[in-house]
Parts: sequence; structure tokens; C-alpha cells
Amino acid sequence: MAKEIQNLWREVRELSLGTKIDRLDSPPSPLKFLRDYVSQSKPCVISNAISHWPALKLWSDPAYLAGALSDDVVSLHLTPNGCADAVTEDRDLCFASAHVEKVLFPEALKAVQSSCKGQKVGYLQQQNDCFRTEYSMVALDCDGEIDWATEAFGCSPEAVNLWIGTDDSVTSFHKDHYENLYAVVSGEKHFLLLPPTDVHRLYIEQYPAANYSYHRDTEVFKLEIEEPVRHVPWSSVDPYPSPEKEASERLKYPLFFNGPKPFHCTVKAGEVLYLPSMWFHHVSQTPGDGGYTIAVNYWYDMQFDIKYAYFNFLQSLSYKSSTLNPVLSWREDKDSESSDAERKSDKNSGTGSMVNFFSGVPNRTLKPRSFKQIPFPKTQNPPLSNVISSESKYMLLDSDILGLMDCLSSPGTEDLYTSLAQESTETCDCCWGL
Ligand SMILES: O=C(O)CCC(=O)C(=O)O
Repeated sequence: MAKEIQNLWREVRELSLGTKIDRLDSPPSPLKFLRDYVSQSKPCVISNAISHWPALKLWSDPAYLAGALSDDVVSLHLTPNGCADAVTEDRDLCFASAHVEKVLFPEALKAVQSSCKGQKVGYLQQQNDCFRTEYSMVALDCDGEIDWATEAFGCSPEAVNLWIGTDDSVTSFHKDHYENLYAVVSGEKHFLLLPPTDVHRLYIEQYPAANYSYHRDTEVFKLEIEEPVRHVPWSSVDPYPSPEKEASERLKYPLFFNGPKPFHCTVKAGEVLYLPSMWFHHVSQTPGDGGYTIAVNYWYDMQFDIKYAYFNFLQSLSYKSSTLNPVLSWREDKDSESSDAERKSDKNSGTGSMVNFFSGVPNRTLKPRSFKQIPFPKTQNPPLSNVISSESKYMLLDSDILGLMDCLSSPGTEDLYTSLAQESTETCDCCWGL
């Protein structure tokens, strides 16, 4: 199966994704956005989409923000090393969440600006629609939604979140069950991206959940495993290991380090990244004039459709080869944006804070979906590609996964195949020739 899975990684790049993230000089029409990016699950960076936002001029000035939000209480995430919602070795191996304090904005901003890795790092963020709740006093400095995206998705964003941090905060690899329009207002954000087809390269393991608590009097962090123990599925891969760890990390995670390089893009102030749902992303940042980076992101509902079912299926296949030959060592590749990122992130990864969901169970409650219950047909396991390829709306990624599935012949596959067929039937309108 290793061969089929590695073919999948190659084919999605050859047939659809290419080697670089597309850049658009102006916002696309809703139709173009839907046709060329959303339906193809393909990221892009868009310039000149938010040039009219007053925030672009105003928010680089800390005094403006501190004045406008002087009486507002916001969520400040604190960690000793900028690694929140990330796998840490501080105390065995666990999945550590930040200590979260509710504090007045001016105090919170100072905590972010005075971050010091190894002691205390502050990241202002909360993925619960915080921009429209905690930051409502500056909401008019941005648009409430990205209008062409709203039109393409056919709905308004479910959550709008704000992120204020420094280069001490890094967000570890994860994926979200949302379509994401990520707008940078000040400074730069650096994204490493991998498509959902590359799930096995992230070495997702179950880690016991742990929480930092910060004690102001002693200025000490404690990290404690939750009781009763709860496990969180999370990626084990740090794409920028410290020089001392690099050799051992490369040996432990060959599918990541020796496989096709992740897509890299830097999103500058004034630019917007479209990050399709289920794409794995790792995020670091470079501060702008105010000494911090600010971004606002819009989370739109994703479609829990046939693609979602395929990706869940793919994830359920076990593949952990330790013997991938270095077909392409991305760290040595000469891609300009990648080298740029590596220069900037040549530090051990810290992490900002994330909600998230390898488990398929988002921390934020998703609206209940009204799945169409179509009776499950008695199928003789026809090649899935035959069954579905006539549906022109399914695109390249789908047909690659279908190709992979047609290749599977290991014992036990039939069950997986059957459950995929069932899930597809339940989660989309495709009707299996009924
Ligand atoms: O900006 C960050 O640190 C993380 C952003 C992110 O993960 C997201 O928008 O889903």
C-alpha cells in the first residue's frame, strides 16, 4: 500500500496542486473562487482584497488599539515557550494547552509585546468568534465578512477570530473543519501547508491532554496532565527541529522529511490566504511596526461531503513506513519562499494556541447536520471510480483517492470500503446509481 499512498501524494501535485501556491492580484469573482479554488481544495493568496480596511493603517499603532479597547477584557494565552496546543516534552510527552487569563486589553497587549521565550510568552487569541465579541470596539476597522467568499460559500462566517502575537508564538501542524479566509493586518505570517491526502506524513498519535497554569506570585508555570486522562490525536512532527534534534527527528519522521516538501507561503499585511478545510497547516510569524503580528480570520462552514468521507477513510488506513527514500528533501530545496521561511523560523518551534481536531470532533460545537438518509445499497464493491467518475462535480482529488481505493486489496479492506461507501451515502447527495 505504501506505493499507492505515495502515488497519491505525487498525483495530487501533478494533476492539481502544482508546486507553488497561486497568487491573485485582486479578489476573484465568487464563481472563479468557487470553481478554481474551493471546489479543488486548493489554497491561494489574494492581494488587494482588504486595502480599504482602516485597520491596515490604524492597528500598527499600539496606542490606538490600547485606547480603543481600554475597557475590554480579552483572552490572553500564556505558555513558557510559545507552544500551546502542541506536543511538548516538558513532562513526558503530552498535548499541552495554554494557561488562559481574561485581562484588560492594554495589559494583555503589554504581555504579548514583552514575551520572552523560555520564560513567558503571550498570544492574544481565542477561537470562539472572539473578534466579534471581545474586540467589538474595533470591529468596524475591518469588514464583517469577505463578501466574495460569503457569496461563494452561500453563508456568512461562523466565527471571526483575531490573533495578536510575536515571533515567539508558533502554531503546530493541525487541520480545521472550516474553510478559512485568513487576513493579515500587521506583520507577516508564514504558513507550511500539506493537503489532506498527506495525512500519514504528519504522524498523528494519541497524546494525554495537559494544561499549563501560571502562578503570578512565583512567575512559574506548572504543566499538569488532565484527570481523568483524556487523549488528543495530534501531529508528532515539528518541521523546524533544533539542530541538536534534527537528525533524530528526520529518522523518526521520514515520511514528512523525505517526502514532497510542504507548500510554503508568507502572507503579508494586506493579503488574504484562502486555506481550504482539512489542509494541515503550521503557522509562524514576523512582527510588524507595532512589535506584533495581527491577523483576522474568517471561518466558514465546510461541506461534510464525499471528499470529507474519503479523507476520513484515508486517515483510517494505517501507514507508518520508516523507509521512505529521500525522494525530495524539502529543507534543502531551493524554493525561494521556503528558504525565506527557514531563515525566519530557524528556531525551535514554539506554538500558539489552537483548537483542533484530528479526531473529527471540533472543540467548538458544530451545527447539527441534516444528513440525507439514503438506504445503503447492496453493493458488490464496484470500482468506486466507475461508480462516481460520471459526476463531473467531483474533482481531481476525488478521483486520485478513488484510484487509490481501487488499488487496495489487503484483507480487511472490504470493511473499510463498505464503511466509506456508507459514509459517502450519508454525507452527500450522491446516489450510487440507485
Ligand atoms: O495564526 C495562527 O497562529 C494560527 C492560525 C490558524 O491555525 C487558523 O486560522 O486556523
